Amino acid sequence: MPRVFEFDRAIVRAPARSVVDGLRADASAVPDYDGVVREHAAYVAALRAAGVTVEVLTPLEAFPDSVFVEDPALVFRDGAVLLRPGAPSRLGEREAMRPVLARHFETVLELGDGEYADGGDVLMTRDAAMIGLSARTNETGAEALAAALARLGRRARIVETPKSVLHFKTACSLLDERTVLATWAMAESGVFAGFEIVVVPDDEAAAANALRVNGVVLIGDRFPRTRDLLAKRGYAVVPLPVTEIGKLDAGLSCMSLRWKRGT
Ligand code: CIR
Repeated sequence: MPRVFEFDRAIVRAPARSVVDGLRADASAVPDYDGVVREHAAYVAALRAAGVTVEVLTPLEAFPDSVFVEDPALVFRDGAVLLRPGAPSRLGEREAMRPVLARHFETVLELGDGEYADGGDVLMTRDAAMIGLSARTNETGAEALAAALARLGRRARIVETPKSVLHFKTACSLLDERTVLATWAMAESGVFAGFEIVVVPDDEAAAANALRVNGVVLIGDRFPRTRDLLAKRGYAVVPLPVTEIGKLDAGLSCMSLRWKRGT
């Protein structure tokens, strides 16, 4: 079995011009389209440099947040789950993802009516998928997703997401099979009992949404203290620009669906 952070394939979607109208908590922070495009391109280049073959889907103008492909689906070497994003403006992204999943996976399970879950609320660890309840992921959705994962031979744990954060993974990421990077609130919640926790400095909370891909950890380039913490622990850190996507309450995990093909 590959380790949970080993990937050789990824799907991303190029940002639409409408990305500037994406959902965000701070309406006054308007992202710049060209900036989002540059940040997305740097992200794709970093995935490729880490050994991942990346398929770039065409932009979807009707869905401003469709660049965040992680939310409408979950993918694994042996199957995929078509999710039901919890924000009404994002629901249609699910239908756009359906044929993409069908091209890559023989088994595609899906959540039913009223079963809402965003991929941003799912942290894959070695032993289980942690599903965070949030404003986007309801209990019915989390339970349906846990059942779908069981059909794919995977365990799940349903957990709480700290109230002030959008998605579970806004505030944490996996660094390796034993270690997570997390905000203080997430670390303190006890949800990561049994893991080693690297806590991001309070003034770099957004750094907690990092992405371990094969030998490297992608992190935002606005977080020098987190970068140093990780480098001291021996992680190979790749800083990436995230200023514009940060305005959309997004980070590095959100922009790809990743998996490792079976042999
Ligand atoms: C949203 O609010 O849905 C988007 N503006 C950001 C989604 C970020 N996705 C993620 O963290 N998985």
